[in-house]
Amino acid sequence: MNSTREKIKQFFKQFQSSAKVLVIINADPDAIASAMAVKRLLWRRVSEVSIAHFNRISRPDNLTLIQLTDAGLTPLADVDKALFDHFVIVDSQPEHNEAFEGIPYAAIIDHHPLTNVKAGYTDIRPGYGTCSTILTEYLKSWKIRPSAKLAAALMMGIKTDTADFTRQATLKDIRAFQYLYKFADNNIVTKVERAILTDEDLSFIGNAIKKRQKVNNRVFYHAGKISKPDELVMVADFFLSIVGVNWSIISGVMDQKLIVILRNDGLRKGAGNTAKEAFSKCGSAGGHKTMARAEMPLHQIKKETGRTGQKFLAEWVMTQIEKTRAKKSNKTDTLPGQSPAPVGSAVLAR
Ligand SMILES: [Mn+2]
Repeated sequence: MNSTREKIKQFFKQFQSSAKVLVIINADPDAIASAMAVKRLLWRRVSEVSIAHFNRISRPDNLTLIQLTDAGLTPLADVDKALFDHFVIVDSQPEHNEAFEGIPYAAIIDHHPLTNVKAGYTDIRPGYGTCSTILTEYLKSWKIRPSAKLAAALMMGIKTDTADFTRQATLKDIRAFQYLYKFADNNIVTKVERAILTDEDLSFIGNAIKKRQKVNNRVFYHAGKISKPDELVMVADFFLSIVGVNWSIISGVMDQKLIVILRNDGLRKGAGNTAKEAFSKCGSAGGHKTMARAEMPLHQIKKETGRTGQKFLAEWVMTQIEKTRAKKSNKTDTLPGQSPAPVGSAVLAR
């Protein structure tokens, strides 16, 4: 009897055969697949298992995954918790989100760093790259052959959380992936990975391509009023694939706020610091070396500049960035023989 089988026995002990089980997740591929695996493990052992998510799912690849694997998710807001007597969390811990709070948990299975967890059964393994890996080990150890759909979902969970094995992947994650491969419908995996763009996204990108402006190896696009900040991120990432572009700065207005997404190639100064210097006067701004974001209430920008028209905002984002970068160039960025970009060059270059 190996230790995983002992653990699974303990897990099963939490549920009588009459149990009505609700698995609550913050839905991403790893959480969705892990919840499906829990449902499979408890199949014919309890009276009912449902999966509920509290986050809004809008990414087309995640929607495709849910559709093609028959994951069967319900928004938590639509679920009457009184109809359930056992609650389970996978791929998260109660402290991660207030939606998890105030519920007694029968089981928590996760791979994030351990927080303050209380449940009848806990299996937290921070050494694992994904929660899908833990549940694949459960299935394997209990000799449950995953269906083609479940195996495909678990593969997507592993691929997503490890960024195709380039981030925090362990040998265990690789082994689990290899194990699932023989059961999975790989067409599902391919189809999910292809599902990146909606028609609206494509139109949005089309406009961005037409109206982009390049200043000193930086590409800018101001989208005006937007309904999905995700599209700004998509364009910002996409524009980094233009040869000779080191930065992309994409902006738009939603809910009376100017949102600016910054990306750079990582070879230069930090995006987070640039965002702070350029925009923190008017709102929140920050991020990492290669990725950053600023969100500024329009009334704050008005206070600072006196204006908030779309044309003005487009210009202002450029000027703020070019000022910051020009300062940086003077200090650190300048290569021999290269003169620093003049302040206000955004305007001059147009
Ligand atoms: Mn995960």
